[in-house]
Amino acid sequence: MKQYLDLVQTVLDTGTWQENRTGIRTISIPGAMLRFDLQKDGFPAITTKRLAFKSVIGELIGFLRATRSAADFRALGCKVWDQNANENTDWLNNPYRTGPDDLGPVYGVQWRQWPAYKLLDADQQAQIADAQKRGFRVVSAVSDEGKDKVLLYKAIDQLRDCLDTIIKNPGSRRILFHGWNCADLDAIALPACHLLYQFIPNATTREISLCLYIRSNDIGLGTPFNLAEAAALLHVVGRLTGYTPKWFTYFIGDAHIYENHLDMLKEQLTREPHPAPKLVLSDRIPDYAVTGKYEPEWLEKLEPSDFSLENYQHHAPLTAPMAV
Ligand code: UFP
Repeated sequence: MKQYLDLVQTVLDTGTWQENRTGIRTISIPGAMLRFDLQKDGFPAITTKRLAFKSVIGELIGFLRATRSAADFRALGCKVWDQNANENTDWLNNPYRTGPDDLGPVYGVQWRQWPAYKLLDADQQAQIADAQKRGFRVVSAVSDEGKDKVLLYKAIDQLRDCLDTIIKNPGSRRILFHGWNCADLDAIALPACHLLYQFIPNATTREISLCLYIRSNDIGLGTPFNLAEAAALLHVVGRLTGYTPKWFTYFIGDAHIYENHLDMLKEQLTREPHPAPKLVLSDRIPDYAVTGKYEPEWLEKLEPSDFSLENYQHHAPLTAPMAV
């Protein structure tokens, strides 16, 4: 994880101080990239402090189950959503918030149940039939500006669609899922930060790579968490589709360090990174390369105990407050 320390140093050397909605200033750079060879470099867990691995995995499992409640995340061992659910005044006053712990349709809902609507002309029978064949169901007949229309709805499982395509058409360059749903931005506790995941399988080498785009990243607390979570997801996707994880490329839009994280990061710059650990997935998760049986329903069946880190050496834990 020398790359992480290099990023911290680059932000400190070349960044500019900026104000933002949280009231805590950041030193920021516009655009950064980290790239890991997961086979050579191991699992990208931070070693210059302790990674909250249980929390990372709890959040990932919550996303895979389309969770929208901080209580569900807590039950999975992840407390990072509590403040966003229950302490951010904008969200507390938002009419879409259904009650304590509600987060709205955050990440996992978009990943697994992206709400998709079609408003079709009532006389376009072929279009309506085609949409129904693809799983849309007619919600109602409506009149829109004097024209007869039909409203159809489908919850799109983007992640499952990615796995299906990796199996059926690995040469596709369209295997991605998106967390940024413009139509829902007014109705969620936090608009997606890690928002675009693209899987790139190689059918010849049977390796799979991931490119992830994060629009805004808190380098002190967010980056170590987001790196580990996405790498773990790539391992799961590889296991269920029969591919070995290879490249993980991590693009950041606004890369920033909060002023009250400076001590934590400067301390980490004095620490020598340890060798990276290995991520071990439990044998219970079927390996498509071994079984030849495609079982995507495991995306919902995973439990926190299915993930462990082997040979994880790290320096003493460090903490800092999260900006909400
Ligand atoms: N943030 C991350 N990673 C995440 C996440 C949030 O770094 O996975 F959900 C940070 C980035 C930023 C803040 O500091 O949370 C979100 O604020 P904003 O929406 O203003 O970018």
